[in-house]
Amino acid sequence: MINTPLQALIFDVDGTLADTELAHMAAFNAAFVQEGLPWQWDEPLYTRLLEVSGGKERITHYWRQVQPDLKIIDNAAFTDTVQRIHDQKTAVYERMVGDGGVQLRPGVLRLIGQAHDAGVQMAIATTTSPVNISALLRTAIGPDWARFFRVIEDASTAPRKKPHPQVYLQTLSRLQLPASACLALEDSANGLRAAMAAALPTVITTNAFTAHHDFSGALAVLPDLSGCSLAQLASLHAAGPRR
Ligand code: XBP
Ligand code: MG
Repeated sequence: MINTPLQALIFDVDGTLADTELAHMAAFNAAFVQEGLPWQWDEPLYTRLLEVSGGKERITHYWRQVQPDLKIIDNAAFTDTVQRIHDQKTAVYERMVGDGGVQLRPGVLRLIGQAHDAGVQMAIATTTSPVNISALLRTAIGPDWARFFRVIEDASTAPRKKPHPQVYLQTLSRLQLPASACLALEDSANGLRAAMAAALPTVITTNAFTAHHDFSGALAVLPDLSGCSLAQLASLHAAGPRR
């Protein structure tokens, strides 16, 4: 039982606000071609690679996998190469999403509207970059999308990626609210672990890339938000963790 009324929703982006990972995967593959790298990620491989949060971290992890004897003589040069590949990927992703290539998941826009009308604050806590958030939301919500979110924490402000709780702890501190007054919305085990490490009650909406993840400790695990109103989320929040 949580006695604190619900005062804020904290949204993850990738896989929660929108099913973006197919677009991310395609952008990675386009960047590898641009870089002349013989890598192409398919869905089964990308599903496994998503266990590593963060695009640069994912590239580095994969590089070490495909080249286990990789000797990094010059760390700075290696980091610069990964950064360059990731910058190319982000440019491709921004174009794809900016052209309306990805819509919000079912029920998300309605929930944002209900929370706005009810005076429930909203925030974003994501692993991805500001340019990716903006590309997605300016197309899906409109040029004034940012007015709906009191706090936005992302890769540029929280370099320690999920499951580390940094992005959620910083969001709570800027909201100036206790975790008990908030509800996190996530799609992955890394996201759930990060939110729970920040003591946040969390609702999961699964997707094709994360349906097999372990969601122990979540308040609820839903296929999406199409059947879930703000009032229902508030009841889940009030009921607290399932015993
Ligand atoms: C999920 C991630 C991100 C994206 C790719 O983010 O792990 O890394 O897969 O985006 P979220 P970048 O926390 O929103 O679920 O390449 O920009 O990292
Ligand atoms: Mg996610």
